[in-house]
Amino acid sequence: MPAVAGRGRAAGALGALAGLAACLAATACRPAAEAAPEIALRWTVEPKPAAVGLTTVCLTLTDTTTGQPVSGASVRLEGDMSHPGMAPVFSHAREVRAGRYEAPLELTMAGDWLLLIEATLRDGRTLRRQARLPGVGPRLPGGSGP
Ligand SMILES: [Cu+2]
Repeated sequence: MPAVAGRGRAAGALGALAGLAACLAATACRPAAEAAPEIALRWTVEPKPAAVGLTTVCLTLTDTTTGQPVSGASVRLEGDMSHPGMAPVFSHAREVRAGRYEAPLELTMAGDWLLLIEATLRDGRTLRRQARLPGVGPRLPGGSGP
């Protein structure tokens, strides 16, 4: 009787493993594929090095297949800190010239930030990239912002 029960448990565990294997094989269980892999996103922050206060995130979108700037995208930003309990900050970039976008972003605390960048292209695809912004310094003397 214990042996039967043991087999039952083993079968259950194997079933769970099979389910896991199927899950791992299915694309649905993986992170979403990159929406626009041919689009390169480069970014910088001004002032540099970054400090608490109003910063400008400068982004460029380039089509690596043609080398051409990607204009007409709608670019949004979310800034999060690496520790819990802080409200994220949001921004929307405007295109200042073809393929070059600038977004004001209020960095509210010194420390390590993570920027989530979301760009919806004219063809409707939305690419999402993450950018690390570690070591944001304390507010500069005479820095802008509240
Ligand atoms: Cu913080």
